[in-house]
Amino acid sequence: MLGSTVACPYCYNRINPGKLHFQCTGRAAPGRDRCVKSVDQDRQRLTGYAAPAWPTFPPPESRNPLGQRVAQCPDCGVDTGVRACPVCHTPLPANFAESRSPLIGMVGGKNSGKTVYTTVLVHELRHNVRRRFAADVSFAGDQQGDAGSLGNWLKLYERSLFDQNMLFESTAAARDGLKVPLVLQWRQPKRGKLGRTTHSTTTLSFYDAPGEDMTTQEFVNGQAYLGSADGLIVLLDPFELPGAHDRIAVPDAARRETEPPLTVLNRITEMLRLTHGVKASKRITIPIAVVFSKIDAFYKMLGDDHPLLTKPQAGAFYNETAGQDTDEHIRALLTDLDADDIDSHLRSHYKQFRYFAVSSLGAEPDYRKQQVDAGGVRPFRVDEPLLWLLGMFKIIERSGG
Ligand SMILES: Nc1nc2c(ncn2[C@@H]2O[C@H](COP(=O)(O)OP(=O)(O)OP(=O)(O)O)[C@@H](O)[C@H]2O)c(=O)[nH]1
Ligand SMILES: [Mg+2]
Ligand SMILES: [Zn+2]
Ligand SMILES: [Zn+2]
Repeated sequence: MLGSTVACPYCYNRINPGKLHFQCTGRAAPGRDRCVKSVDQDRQRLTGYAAPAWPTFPPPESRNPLGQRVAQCPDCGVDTGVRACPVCHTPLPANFAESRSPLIGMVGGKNSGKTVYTTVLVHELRHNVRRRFAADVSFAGDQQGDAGSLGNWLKLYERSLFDQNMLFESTAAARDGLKVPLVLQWRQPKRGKLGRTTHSTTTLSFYDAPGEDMTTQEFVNGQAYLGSADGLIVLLDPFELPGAHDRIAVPDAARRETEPPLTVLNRITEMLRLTHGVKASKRITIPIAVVFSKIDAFYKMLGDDHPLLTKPQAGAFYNETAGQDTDEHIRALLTDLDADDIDSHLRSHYKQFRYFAVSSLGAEPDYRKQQVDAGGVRPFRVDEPLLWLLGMFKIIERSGG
């Protein structure tokens, strides 16, 4: 988090919270004509949002470093308190200006399970995890009643996975253009001094871009996204680890175009060095959660009693002891699978990283029929990477360790 700027969770540019734009509410002052919605070219170019939206305008001059909370629309005269990003003009969560919130992002290789993981993680957050932490987890879009910003894709994927037991086709960049990032806010109550409760807010911005896009130079937002991230979840496909094929049976249908995890990591590292301006002699400081997805495929190989298959004790905290344990076991597994070069890479380039093994589905799907196991979606340890990061940012507590 750099000085007085925060990252816009939609376009990832660093913006000054005191200089946020306002967005018209579309209601119009008495006796005046209403504003009209139109497609905002900047917003479309920078975030992929192509639907018409109410106009935005810069804040009036103010001495207050946070600026004023309400301003009058220059076109229709209505008072509005809706704030928007000065660069991409996307309306921001209500308390965005005051919350110096870290931005957590997710990236991964092609076919690594990003879309399934995002859908399942968000589902878990909104149901179980929220309750467990007594946190308020909301879509930034909910607050503005701006259904378009949430994008229909999540609902679509959620229905597909949880109601119809079906997977979906590869996320195609060209199919519907850039998709709008999925922005969630995690508001966590904290017991402060004198027993007073305060809240800290974290913005989670998930950009479910196709794997190859996210980490290539051509992808306009890829650089900004990685450059603005205060913490990163990196999803890797364990089927592509060198020794995996000798140890587990992975049908060809499970391996559409893929890439070795080390190649993916190399690209991400390069981009992070570039965007965060990290000298070759120094290591990258932002915490990286290195997540192996689809771990269900290794259940048999590991055996029922394997520590990786035990869910850590849950409470309103990140279980640090279990986390360290898991990290060690995955390191050993990597050696086992002839992939310890991944560990060498991470050690030499990152100050803070930790391994995670998750299964979004909880059981192997029928890869050919694209069908989820008959038992339905049973997420396994999907929340831990995020909880670790929230613990690193001191937003939630850590136990043990
Ligand atoms: N065994 C197992 N397979 C999974 C799991 N999650 C995803 N997969 C498999 O991985 C495939 C790809 O998952 P997606 O979420 O579409 O992967 P992606 O990273 O979004 O892929 P692209 O959008 O093409 O980059 C799925 O079709 C499944 O076959 C899981 O939890 N367990
Ligand atoms: Mg996808
Ligand atoms: Zn107006
Ligand atoms: Zn923006």
